[in-house]
Amino acid sequence: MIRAEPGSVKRSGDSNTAQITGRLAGEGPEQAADRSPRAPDNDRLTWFAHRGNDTYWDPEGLIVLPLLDRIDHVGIACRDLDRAMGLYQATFGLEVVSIEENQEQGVREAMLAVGPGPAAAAVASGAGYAGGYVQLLEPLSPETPVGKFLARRGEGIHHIGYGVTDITQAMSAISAAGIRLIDERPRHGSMGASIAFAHPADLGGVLTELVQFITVSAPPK
Ligand code: KFV
Ligand code: CO
Repeated sequence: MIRAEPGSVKRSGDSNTAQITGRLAGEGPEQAADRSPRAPDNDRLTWFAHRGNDTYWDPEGLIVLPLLDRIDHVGIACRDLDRAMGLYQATFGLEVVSIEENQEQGVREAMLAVGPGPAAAAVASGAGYAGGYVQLLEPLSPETPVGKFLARRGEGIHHIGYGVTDITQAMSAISAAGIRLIDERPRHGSMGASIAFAHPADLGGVLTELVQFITVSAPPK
């Protein structure tokens, strides 16, 4: 959740802003939209789908957030996950934070941290990791999205994953902007995240993923 003191951040002057306002939605059946506790005075948010990335308080006191708040990961299709991990570790020294099989998405995938380490420790502590990831994706079969992609285009960049604060609201905002969503509800993604895909045909040929990371509060002392 982004918080700022009134006046401490600047106002966006973007006249092409599309504003979507609403209360936070509840959990979808496939995946919890947000498991983090939310303060009772913190449930009115306004999203601005705009070109800038400013965060500010509007005159009514709503908290205004950028729709996309970070690049979470770059998804890369590969034929052999272990080989690809070895390549990225040997070449860039990246830390492998997780390796998972996701049956629903038809992949075995690894998240490798890009940014200041140690990333796995930050994730395990519940504090979250501020950097981004390379996500290496090996298909579970040729009929899966990544399997079909490999057959059609070969190895390479498969999708971009953007971080969002509230995936259900972000999906509504994108849909209202006329972009087709592949997923009607958030799905299970890497490391407990909620994810949803938007169609590449509506986004200049780029398969685009929304990622809401699960944040874990530290236990009370
Ligand atoms: N990027 C751009 N274009 C793509 C694409 C991609 N990754 N995959 C397919 N296309 C294009 C393809 O080139 C073709 O265009 C059209 O989509 C149909 O291709 O102009 P063209 O030649 O007609 P098909 O028939 O091969 O694919 P289709 O069955 O239509 O499915 C495409 C799509 C995007 C709907 C499908 O790949 C999909 O549902 N993707 C979302 C799920 C996914 O990709 N999961 C794997 C990643 S899991 C993940 O990232 C996780 C778990 N995580 O946490 O981050
Ligand atoms: Co992904």
